[in-house]
Amino acid sequence: ALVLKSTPKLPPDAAPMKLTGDLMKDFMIVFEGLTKEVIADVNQYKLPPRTAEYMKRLMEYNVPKGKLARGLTVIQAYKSIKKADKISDVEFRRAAALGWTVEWLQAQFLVMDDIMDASETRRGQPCWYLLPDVKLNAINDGLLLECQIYVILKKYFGAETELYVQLFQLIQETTHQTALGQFLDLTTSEPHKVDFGRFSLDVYSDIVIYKTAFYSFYLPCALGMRLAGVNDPKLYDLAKTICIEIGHLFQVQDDYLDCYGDPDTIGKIGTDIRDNKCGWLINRALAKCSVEQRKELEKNYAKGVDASAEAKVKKIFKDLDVESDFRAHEEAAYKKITAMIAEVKGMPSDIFTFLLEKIYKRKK
Ligand code: GPP
Ligand code: MG
Ligand code: MG
Ligand code: MG
Repeated sequence: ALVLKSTPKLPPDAAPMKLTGDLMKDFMIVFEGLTKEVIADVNQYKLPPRTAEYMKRLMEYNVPKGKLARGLTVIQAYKSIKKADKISDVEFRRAAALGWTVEWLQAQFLVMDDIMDASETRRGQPCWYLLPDVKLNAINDGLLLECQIYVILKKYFGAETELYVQLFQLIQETTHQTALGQFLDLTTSEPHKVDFGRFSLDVYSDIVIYKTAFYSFYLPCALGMRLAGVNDPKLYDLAKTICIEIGHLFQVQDDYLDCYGDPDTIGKIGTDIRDNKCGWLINRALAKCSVEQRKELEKNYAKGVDASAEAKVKKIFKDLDVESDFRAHEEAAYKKITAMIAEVKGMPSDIFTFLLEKIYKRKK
């Protein structure tokens, strides 16, 4: 059998809530419940009241403001494995709580990533670390967001030892992989020292599989599969292979949008050129530019907030038409992943189709 049978339960003191049957509304209702539960957990320590107030503000500013794709994927993966369009309220609340742990993880990563990338905006609002009363306390806030993941996980799944350990290990290993990817992202180039000799599409692949694909695609799929009781390691390997391909495409799109996306739509101002990133566009440009264009790129890449330098790099991207290369790459990757999904055996494949369709030609 694909899945094991057990009767799902909620923790006895789970916040009471009334679900509506609307996926997005209900997912947000679960968020409200989880923030209350995290606050209750903080309150056991009898700290000054501003502690709970700040935690509430931290969570509300940083956790539920994105597309929520990663969190919803956990629910989708669970339903896909169960071959169930409708699940009980208890099952929904468990899957949604688990989904929110991925959104919490994402919030932690974004709070920290924005400091490291010196970003200005995120999800249409100022980056958390730029708020006058936050600044570099945001580092500790990232840690707090991470700790809250495990408060939720323990509360909802702590009583089911085997499942709890599996979920815990998945989140823990994925966090490690992401931090390793972030390390590669940050250290492939030295700040302000342009050395294109260190860039390549192979170097790029390592960076993006680790910094993005594992936590954004494999983690939510695998959590949904664990929650549904899938035990066959081969199926996790299969999911990983496909999710890595999808995640790679997703980060290529992120790099494209960093340069060509509309900040009002993507909710953030691009920083890859000024930050000396080994991104997809610069790698494509380097592969096809002339000697003169390469010199011009060397002169203007990684110049911080110097808008004219950034504009010169963008002009060369335009002259080289890397935008067309991006379109072609997106088509080819889409075809390749579709073919991989068609080969899936031993589990329903609709979760992968769902993910691929969700990101294909995305504008944000
Ligand atoms: C995306 O990189 C990767 C992350 C946000 C993971 C960060 C990992 C940490 C361990 C902090 P990005 O910088 O291209 O994302 P964005 O464009 O959204 O800033
Ligand atoms: Mg980054
Ligand atoms: Mg960033
Ligand atoms: Mg980016």
